[in-house]
Amino acid sequence: MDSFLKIGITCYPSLGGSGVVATELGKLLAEKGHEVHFISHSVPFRLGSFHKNIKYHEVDVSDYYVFRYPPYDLSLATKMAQVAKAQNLDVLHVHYAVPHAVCAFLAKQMVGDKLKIVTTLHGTDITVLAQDESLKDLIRLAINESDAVTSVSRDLMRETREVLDITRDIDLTYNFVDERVYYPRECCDCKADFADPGEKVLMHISNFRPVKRVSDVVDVFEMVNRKVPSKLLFVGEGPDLPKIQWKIKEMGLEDRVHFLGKQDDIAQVISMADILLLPSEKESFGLVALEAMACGVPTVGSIAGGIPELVAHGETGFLAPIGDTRLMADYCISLLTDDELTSRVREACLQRAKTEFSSDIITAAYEAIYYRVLNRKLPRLKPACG
Ligand code: GMT
Repeated sequence: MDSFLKIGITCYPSLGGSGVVATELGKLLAEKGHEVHFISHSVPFRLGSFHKNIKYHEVDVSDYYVFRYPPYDLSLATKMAQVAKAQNLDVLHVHYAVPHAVCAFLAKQMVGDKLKIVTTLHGTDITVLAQDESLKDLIRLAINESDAVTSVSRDLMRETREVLDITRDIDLTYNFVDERVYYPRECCDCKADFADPGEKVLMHISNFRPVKRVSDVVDVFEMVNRKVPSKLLFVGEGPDLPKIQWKIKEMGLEDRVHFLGKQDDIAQVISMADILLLPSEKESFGLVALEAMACGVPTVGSIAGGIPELVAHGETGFLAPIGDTRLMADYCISLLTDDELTSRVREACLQRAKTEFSSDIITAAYEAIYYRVLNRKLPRLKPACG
């Protein structure tokens, strides 16, 4: 029997950390020799260049006139089943419970038990959507019917059990970064475009949703800038952006803040920062803090969700209670004014990203889960980035 697998992957292709993780995982699995089939409504935005082991299958949604809302979920489930049959998929790995795990459950009814379903829970699929009575029972069903379920942090695993009253096994598979992309980049020239010599750079990267508490970023920055001349760079867009722009104007900080919009080359952008700010209300993991860590940039943020599992307080960054902007600002000031502390924390960031969240370790963990649900012996496989 061929030791390589045929793996279907479904994720949100155009936004968010879950889509990034799913796409990067697919690329690494393909490099290792597996055949990877992305099934989605558009090409995942991080897919990049051609690889012979990666194929993309587009979901067509029926727009028949009787539908008030075209049923994407049903079309996705049907496409999953079609691809699984035509390509003889071993595993369908779905990222984010709604609707992907539910669609995979339906696909399995069409294909049969031979198709194994792996569901990865990423965050608001549990912390927000599973609290919604109109979805709760459906999410519980999809999780219980998956052949394996993974969670990106222990905290998310705990919340899944609590909110959905689930007792089944859940595997812990942290997020990872591709170390060939995320490393400290040379950035003197681009940093000079935003900050004067001697000024520090604080950065926030997100989708500007209320859970990110972007307003706290501005408050922290205002207190830091009073003590340490700094610039604040915002990366990303989202619903709270206009409110934040208004707040900055009100506070008279316009000449100290830059909005970079959405950016593709996050490693290059993050490398300009001295500190990443992540004061979220909810954060199952905080992929952006890992991306920063791998570039040697510490995070100052909140004790929320899985952030403390990623950011080792006092070693690779500093964490304060949600909303405690004064304490976050004090941590930033300590970091920005103590060269010895800065270099120790930076070194710890690089080390921790490599040892705890390396793509080799996490990709191998997912492979082990695939072989386990298939009841096949794990073959010797080369490392992902080897
Ligand atoms: O749950 C979301 O907010 C969406 C999701 C996404 O697609 O970006 O983000 C979650 O998944 C990421 C990847 O696993 C995590 O790093 C983020 O922490 C998590 N977001 C939240 O929990 C708010």
